[in-house]
Amino acid sequence: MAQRSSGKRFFVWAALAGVIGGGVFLATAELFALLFARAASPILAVGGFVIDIVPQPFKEFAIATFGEYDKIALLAGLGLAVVIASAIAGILQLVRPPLGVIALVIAGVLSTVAIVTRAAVTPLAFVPPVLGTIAGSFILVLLIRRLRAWRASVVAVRTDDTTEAPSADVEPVDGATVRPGFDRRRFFMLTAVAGASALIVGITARTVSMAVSSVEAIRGALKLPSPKSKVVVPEGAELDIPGLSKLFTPNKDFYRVDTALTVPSIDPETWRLVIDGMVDKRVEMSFQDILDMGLDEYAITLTCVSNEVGGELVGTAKWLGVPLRDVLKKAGVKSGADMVLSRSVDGYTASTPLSALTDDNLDAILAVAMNGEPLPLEHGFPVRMVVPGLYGYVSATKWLTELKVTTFADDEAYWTPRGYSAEAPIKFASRVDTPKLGAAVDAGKIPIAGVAWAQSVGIERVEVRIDDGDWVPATLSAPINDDTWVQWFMEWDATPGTHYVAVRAVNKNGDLQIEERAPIAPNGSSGWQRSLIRVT
Ligand SMILES: Nc1nc2c(c(=O)[nH]1)N[C@H]1C(S)=C(S)[C@@H](COP(=O)(O)O)O[C@H]1N2
Ligand SMILES: [Mo]
Repeated sequence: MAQRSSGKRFFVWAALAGVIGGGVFLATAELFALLFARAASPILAVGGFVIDIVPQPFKEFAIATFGEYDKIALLAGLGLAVVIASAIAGILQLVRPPLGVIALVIAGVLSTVAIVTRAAVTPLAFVPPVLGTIAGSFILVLLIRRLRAWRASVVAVRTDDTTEAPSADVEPVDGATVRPGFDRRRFFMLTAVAGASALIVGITARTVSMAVSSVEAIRGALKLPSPKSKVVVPEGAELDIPGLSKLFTPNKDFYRVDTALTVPSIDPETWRLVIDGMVDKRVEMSFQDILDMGLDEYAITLTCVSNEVGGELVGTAKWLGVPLRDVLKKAGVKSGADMVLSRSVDGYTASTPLSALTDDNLDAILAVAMNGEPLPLEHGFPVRMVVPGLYGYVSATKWLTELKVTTFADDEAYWTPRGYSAEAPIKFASRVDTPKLGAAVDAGKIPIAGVAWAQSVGIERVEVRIDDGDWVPATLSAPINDDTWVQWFMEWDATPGTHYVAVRAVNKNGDLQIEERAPIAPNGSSGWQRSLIRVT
């Protein structure tokens, strides 16, 4: 019986170690692909590559044999190939290190090539397979090292003829007393932990990523009814100055801020909005119920409380939606309430003053579309809130699922116990877009231009000061409404040297933008932006 421990069984365990190294490689890659480069799944990329290179007769054979299951057959085949190849890599690593790791690295390089040569990849697509290769190689090296230690101790025991007193590590194997219990346990412990982690992480990441892509497909096929009213963009609303922010921020450039580790993927078919709390009757609405209310188009500028002076966490979009006051009316708000706690499917909450949502003169909305398409998944698909004049964290809940009518005394939103105010109106502000801070520009006439926002009130005036000169009013673009930013510009005859350009705004109430610097916590930054420009 003792012969069974004579080497061959270690090949089996080395093969297992190889398979686990391969599993860790794939699981790590799937996890990072999900987090920041969804097209970067090694298995799918290699699968796609195989489909592309396989000659037509093979494809026909596959379709004839497996029918509509041809893709599944391909993936199963690939999976089997991965298992066999990694088992071989494990054995190689045991008998001829580092050949096993070299094999794994070659597989990593090949899948990286398969990924980055796919269409529509992001610049970071190489990261998941590279991190996967590193993690997989690391585990393979570690497992085989432990396996060797175990084998060495078995050999040591067998060549030792003296019968020693059993130590704590001595365990009977195949009837004989041997010493390698400790090394064996170390090997199997790591095998179990790495194997189970790879299975759980890999399967979860792939499942989530498949759910996301199926919701992407549903979103892509969604046809929204045309709005009852459209935003009127007046003549002269958009200035044509290089470096100046677009009047409407394209969705792909729109800032994104949320606490979601992975973007929630919600099928609008199963989505429900619940309106409850201090209401006459609890109301449940479907996506179709929202559409049936009739959509209007709204232009609103969104701002994040985390936007620093001169920062980029602000953007303007055309939203399609319905007024929140009409939605709340369906449930009937009880007296005594002063807040609506909105909740996202991922548990995030925001506290919005009830008055901001019921005010007839304020366009607080439930939005379903952004700049002419259904909300992008990252921006709250299928339904989010947008409230002019309040920072996003107290008003702009994405992936909305519940509106609870309540009071500030009774309920608290996500950011409130984390150092941010329960209520946070936007501090109106102005920003220089061009010339860029610290930029070097040529002397002569150049435009200084930027944007300014005072949602729900409107911008009256923007003033610019060069060095210690006077504040000079800038020219404003024609405003769409008081809820969107305006563009501003001033022609400047730049003289050689370094100059400071400062900007400040005045809102339509006649208030001057706050000069005093404040950090973003607890309720938004303030201060006039001042940039240094070098003129040569
Ligand atoms: N579900 C959910 N909604 C959320 C947040 C969040 O973390 N989770 N962040 C809010 C914050 S802080 C801001 S500034 C806006 C940003 O919206 P955007 O990512 O579409 O630009 O969303 C708000 N809505
Ligand atoms: Mo925010």
